[in-house]
Amino acid sequence: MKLSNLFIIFLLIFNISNCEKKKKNLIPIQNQVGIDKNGNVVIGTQNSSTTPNTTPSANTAPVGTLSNTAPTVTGVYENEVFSYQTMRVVTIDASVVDGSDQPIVGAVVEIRDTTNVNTIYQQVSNSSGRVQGSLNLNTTETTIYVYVIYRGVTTPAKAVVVRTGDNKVLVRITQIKIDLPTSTITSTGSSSTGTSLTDSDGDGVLDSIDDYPNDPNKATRLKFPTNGVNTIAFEDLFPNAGDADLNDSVVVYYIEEDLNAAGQIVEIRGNYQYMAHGSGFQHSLYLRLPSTVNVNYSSEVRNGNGVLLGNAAMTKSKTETTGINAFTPSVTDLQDGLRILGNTNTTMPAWNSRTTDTTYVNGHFAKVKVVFNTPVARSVIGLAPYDTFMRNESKNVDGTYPTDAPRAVTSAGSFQVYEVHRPGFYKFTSQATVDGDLREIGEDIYIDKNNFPFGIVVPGLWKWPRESRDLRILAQTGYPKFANWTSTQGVQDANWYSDSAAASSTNNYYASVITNKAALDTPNSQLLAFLGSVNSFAEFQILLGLLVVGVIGYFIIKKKFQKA
Ligand SMILES: [Ca+2]
Ligand SMILES: [Ca+2]
Ligand SMILES: [Ca+2]
Repeated sequence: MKLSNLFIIFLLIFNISNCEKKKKNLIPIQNQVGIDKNGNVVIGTQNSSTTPNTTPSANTAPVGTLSNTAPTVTGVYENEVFSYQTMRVVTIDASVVDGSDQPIVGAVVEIRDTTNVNTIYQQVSNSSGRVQGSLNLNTTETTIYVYVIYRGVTTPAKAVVVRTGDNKVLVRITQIKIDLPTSTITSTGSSSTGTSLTDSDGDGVLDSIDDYPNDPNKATRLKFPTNGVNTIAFEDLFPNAGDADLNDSVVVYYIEEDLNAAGQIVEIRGNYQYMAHGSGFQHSLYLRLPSTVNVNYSSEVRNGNGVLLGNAAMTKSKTETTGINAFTPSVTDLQDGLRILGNTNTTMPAWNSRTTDTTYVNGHFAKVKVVFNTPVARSVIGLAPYDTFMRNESKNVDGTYPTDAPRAVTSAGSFQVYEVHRPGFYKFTSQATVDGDLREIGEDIYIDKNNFPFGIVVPGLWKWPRESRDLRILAQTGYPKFANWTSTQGVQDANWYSDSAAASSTNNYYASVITNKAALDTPNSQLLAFLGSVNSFAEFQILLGLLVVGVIGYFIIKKKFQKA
């Protein structure tokens, strides 16, 4: 058989296996933004900004009259305070109403990201017709898409702008309105156009959009990021301002959440890998959840070759190794933080940041699972990656740690006190002199005296700076757009981190790597490769089976034709 024939068979099988479970039509829509009498910004008006759904699929079948009517979305826009964040939060605290302004109970609100493909929010309106929660958007995302699904009918998307022309940013969605009285929505059952109203588990989310159609406790699975990985990076001289190379601890991660129909979080699955440790200090990586949550925690740690490490006591010593752990955290455990990756002495055996580190060394992997025995609202735990923080394991207590800064209940001797968090979690509650600078009440503890953050999240697999290269200084940075991004307060060059020149810049560690460089190439980061090999093994076996059947079938048919 020709190789090209084999390839076509493989492509066919591959395409079948990649069919999306959820299908909706992508509807281009122009927005109209106006201000209502209450000062709220209104996006779009009835029918004015919708495009008829010309090629409905089964899930968007025009059963009811909703099919040509996108919802009207009301939101609040504000000026944004720049704090080096590559993501922004949009709060959902909205009434879902019909054309008669009556609350709609049991409508599903789905919101998709700027691609209009990935679901980033899904929730059933409650008995008061409200939905609540929040979204995490990359600051590069310009538009989100809002759908309402009611009685099996899906509205077209309402495109909602995230940043307006006058640099106001969407901070809150307050109302989602479908423009017809619910009494006129005529779909009441399975229809000739194929819309199914089956809700097998009775959780209020139809099978067609229920990620867990047979589990009443779960309805939606979300991924952060929706594709690939993100990078989290820390500076470790806290509370003193660092050298802004943001490579002291570099971790890539990918998080999945399961939510119930009410939008409460019932399970978190996190996957992490140490990528670099550009520091003489020893670090570890932790997750802090509010001490009020009722959860079970389990973690599984593998070395850079994917080998599962041996069991170890869930101690908090400086030198522990970690294999499989599963426990029910106490209030003290929660305050101490749930350990994701232990001491870098073990878990990150190389700096991976100096020009002499020409061989990239894989750090350890961690898979963690948090099961909420009592589901929690989004507002309780915030958005992924939540309060994921770095602990400086080897810095002696020297009296400089701010009184207001968070700390573990348990500490090992005079160590394990210095925590480094991203901004947005902890503020000064009293005036304090830190790093020679007077800090005021309300200021963020994890933004230094130069207004630089101690931790950031960068979308994707970041090519981090090499040792001592200050990201902010044009002569040292591997990201020349960073300066303009900061000087324009985030208005311009929001995608500074996806600069194609970063790969060849000697200011980034990436350019120094000779051996094992493939491990640093997106999208084949070691974490993804590792996850892929674990999660896709069963799928791969099925594909292989289909391929074998296809090849055998081809030869049988070919032989028959040859005989004929
Ligand atoms: Ca269901
Ligand atoms: Ca379900
Ligand atoms: Ca460093």
